[in-house]
Amino acid sequence: MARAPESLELNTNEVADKALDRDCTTLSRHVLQQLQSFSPQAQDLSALMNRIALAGKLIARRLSRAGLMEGVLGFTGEVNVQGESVKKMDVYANDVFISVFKQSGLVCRLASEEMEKPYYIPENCPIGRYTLLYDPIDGSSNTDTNLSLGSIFSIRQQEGSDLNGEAADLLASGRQQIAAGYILYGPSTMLVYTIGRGVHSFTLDPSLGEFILTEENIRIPDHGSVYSVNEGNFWQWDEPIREYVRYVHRTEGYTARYSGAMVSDIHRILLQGGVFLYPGTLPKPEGKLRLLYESAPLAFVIEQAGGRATTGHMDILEVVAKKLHQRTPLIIGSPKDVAKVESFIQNGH
Ligand code: FBP
Repeated sequence: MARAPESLELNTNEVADKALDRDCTTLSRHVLQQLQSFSPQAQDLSALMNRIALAGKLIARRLSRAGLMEGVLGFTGEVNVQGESVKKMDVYANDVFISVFKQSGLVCRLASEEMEKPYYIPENCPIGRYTLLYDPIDGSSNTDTNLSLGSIFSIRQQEGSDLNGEAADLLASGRQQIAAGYILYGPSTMLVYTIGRGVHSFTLDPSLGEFILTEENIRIPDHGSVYSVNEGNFWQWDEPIREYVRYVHRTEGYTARYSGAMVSDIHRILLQGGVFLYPGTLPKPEGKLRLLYESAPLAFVIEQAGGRATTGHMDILEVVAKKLHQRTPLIIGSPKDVAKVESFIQNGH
């Protein structure tokens, strides 16, 4: 049998090398590549991201089997610091994030939507200079109906000793974030992150049990046809937001998409463009979404991809938190679409 021409052989080898290299680009390796350093700090951040990936794998496994297991779905009967009824998956996922950081020397403090005060891992303090802020299950209303869900995370450096446990150093702007991202539990499980050097996505390969690089330096389109908002709140909004929604209703080229899980809606918008809104309402002008572990991490990701995130009056990343569970109106997505919403808020059209 005739030998393949050298160039074809070389080409085939190159393709094979590339595929192998891609299959070996795990999250922890990618973080080191991004930092172009093997310093202790770089190793720490790489190890930290790897533990977040482990949390994602554990939660994805639980969700994929939830329908076959007893006592995994449904409510606990408790109400959390947000005044919301707690789902069993919320508690499980919250505990998973704590457990993966035990005996790590990395994260001294964890703050989440499910805990009134930050949780301290004594064996990691004070050596662990990082704080993890997270929403263990985003889209909780979807847990019992097998619809897509997310986890949102943000990493900050601990400033000062925080001896009184009030975590006052966390009440700073979103610009203090060192890294942020989300895990999307959909048909496949994906992890999207930034350390301030672009936005990169990974897909969990169940056969390897590894998050493998899928796309690097993702750029959000300038504009998209999608608008994502819960129109059921229409009469609770102030006039400018109502006017914006009337505008998209009468303007060709817009399509509504709202999954009930912000992470899923934001992921679609990151890839296809558009805008997601959770505005304030007349009864709750600050809206529903939490600043430190929902809006600020997603704002960091979307800004790094060339998009924008605003309260309607200022960039989300400029907002200095006044309390740990502070809420904020959120308008996030493609720059042109966010600017359109802003134009209604700031000058009524
Ligand atoms: P949870 O973190 O408690 O799930 O709240 C956030 C969220 O579920 C978002 O994911 C979603 O976009 C929004 O709230 C849905 O809220 P609503 O049902 O009021 O539209």
